[in-house]
Amino acid sequence: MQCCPGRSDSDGAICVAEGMSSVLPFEIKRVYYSYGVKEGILRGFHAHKKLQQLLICVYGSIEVTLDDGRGMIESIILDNPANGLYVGPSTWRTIKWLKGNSVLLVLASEHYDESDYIRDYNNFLAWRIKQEG
Ligand code: T46
Repeated sequence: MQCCPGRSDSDGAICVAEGMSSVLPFEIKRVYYSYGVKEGILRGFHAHKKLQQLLICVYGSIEVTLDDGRGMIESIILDNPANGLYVGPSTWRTIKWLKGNSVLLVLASEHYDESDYIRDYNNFLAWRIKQEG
């Protein structure tokens, strides 16, 4: 979890994520956000071959489960807009809306490219084995 640097005072706070910094090790080519999602909904269920992203829950509470395909699985709760979760390539992700209408902001290293997605879990495991070989 990265803590985005910024400033806060009695009027609120500002968080900053600059490209090619310790918070964000890539230049931002795309920004998108998911909203209007009901509590309990699961999204994701895919990995990326190349894409790097920083995930920030700017409102609400979202659980992100990351699986490296080699036995390491961890779940992280994003519920603080001052924090960002870096997700690199070759990581299977599942995203659960713990609170309805939470907003997930994503800073991405590449433009949208459907061919970068691996949307089948067995294909993901095969991709990981191919990478090791
Ligand atoms: C990720 C998680 C956190 C586009 O046309 N352009 C885009 O930039 C994006 C992100 C999506 N789409 C299309 C592709 C699908 O037809 O929007 C539809 C929904 O995308 P998807 O089912 O991949 O949504 P999520 O929430 O499962 O995943 C998204 C990102 O796709 C993914 O990279 O890491 O958010």
